[in-house]
Amino acid sequence: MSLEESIKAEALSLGFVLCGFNRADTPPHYEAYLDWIEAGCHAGMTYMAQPNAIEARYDPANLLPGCRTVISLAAAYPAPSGAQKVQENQGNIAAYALLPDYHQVLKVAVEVLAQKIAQLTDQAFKHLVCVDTAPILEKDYAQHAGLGWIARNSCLTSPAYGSWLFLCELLVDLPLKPDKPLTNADCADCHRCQMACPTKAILPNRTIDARRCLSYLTIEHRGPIPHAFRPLIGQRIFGCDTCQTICPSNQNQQNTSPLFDQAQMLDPHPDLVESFLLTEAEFKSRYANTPVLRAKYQGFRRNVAIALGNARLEAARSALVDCAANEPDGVVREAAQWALSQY
Ligand code: B12
Ligand code: SF4
Ligand code: SF4
Repeated sequence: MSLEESIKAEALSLGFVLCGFNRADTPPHYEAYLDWIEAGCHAGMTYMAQPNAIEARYDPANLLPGCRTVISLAAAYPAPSGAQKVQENQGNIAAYALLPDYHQVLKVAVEVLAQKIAQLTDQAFKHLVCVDTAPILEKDYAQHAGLGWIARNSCLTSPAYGSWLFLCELLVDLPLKPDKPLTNADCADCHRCQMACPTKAILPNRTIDARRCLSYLTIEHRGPIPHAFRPLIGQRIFGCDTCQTICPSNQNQQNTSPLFDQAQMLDPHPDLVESFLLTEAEFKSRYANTPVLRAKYQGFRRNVAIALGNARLEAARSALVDCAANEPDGVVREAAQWALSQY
């Protein structure tokens, strides 16, 4: 077995489902990222446009001096269960957020992979683990290393696993033989995701206008959500999976990485009224170590209030009236007032 094959075998045995190698060059679609920033598609995610982040994405050596190889890795998470329809009294949480926080789970596994590589090579080498938050174009490297293709919905999609994947990277100063991008994998004439996207956030060049994306608005956006998007949020209270659930490449994909075998999963459809009435301590405890905390208590209750307005639940009216009159948090109070105006 070559060193590259041995590393891939170790990655799979650690619970990753895909692994591939890139030379540590500028990612092939770096210009698309610059255009995206220039057009303001990053919305309020100012960290995406910081000069040092723009520089870091240009060259992985800005993250790890001497970097020679970007090892791209993917772990699979369970697709949303089609069997469980959202009832009118329930909210919807995106599938990726139902598991323990992947940043932590994947980081530990990639660190172990680095140790295994040290054993395999029997030499000291520098490395850096990146899981989501580092300034690196994860999808671009993953597609270049042959893990899948960038689908029209902007997600890295694997012929074997669909797009229900988490991506991460191990940067190393070792020269490893690069893999090749896949050929014959693409969306062909399909445009289902673009048609299904409630806010038309998918741009023709396979990037997303975050200003319109319900995932951005319910997770990353702070403050009031623009009125035009509120009815389109439906009962989503954290994230959006619409452009993935509609995708033919995602049908019958139920693979889960062994990394999540023992994981306890959140209820994907929590009761809306109960969610609205959670205290901050209850919110933090229920969603401890899960991605849902990213919305923060304010954002979560804002989202639930909007979902209640869309569901027009009679059972929620008194809680909304009370919130609209007495809630000290202005963002949540305004969302409750909007919700009542929908009844
Ligand atoms: C910012 C961000 C968001 C933003 C913006 C989304 C976006 N697509 O840019 C928001 C908050 C909206 C978001 C939403 C989601 N996100 Co997000 N997000 C990120 C983050 C941190 C950066 C993405 C980025 O750099 N965007 C800027 C644009 C310009 O870059 P890009 O989208 O990577 O696009 C590149 C390629 O598509 C390529 N390209 C452009 N045109 C073309 C054409 C062809 C032919 C090719 C080959 C390539 C190509 O050029 C671009 C630059 O290289 C990444 C983690 C990371 N560090 O990369 C996670 C990441 C993309 N998110 C992820 C997930 C899971 C989600 C959600 C599914 C969560 C949810 N259920 O709500 C949604 C999916 C929405 C969607 N359809 O993309 C996963 C995606 C895994 C996958 N299978 O692709 C990532 C990789 C996190 C991770 N580590 O697993 N996200
Ligand atoms: S995540 Fe939802 S809102 Fe965002 S692009 Fe996909 S379907 Fe559209
Ligand atoms: S729904 Fe169709 S166009 Fe959209 S990502 Fe899937 S295959 Fe591509």
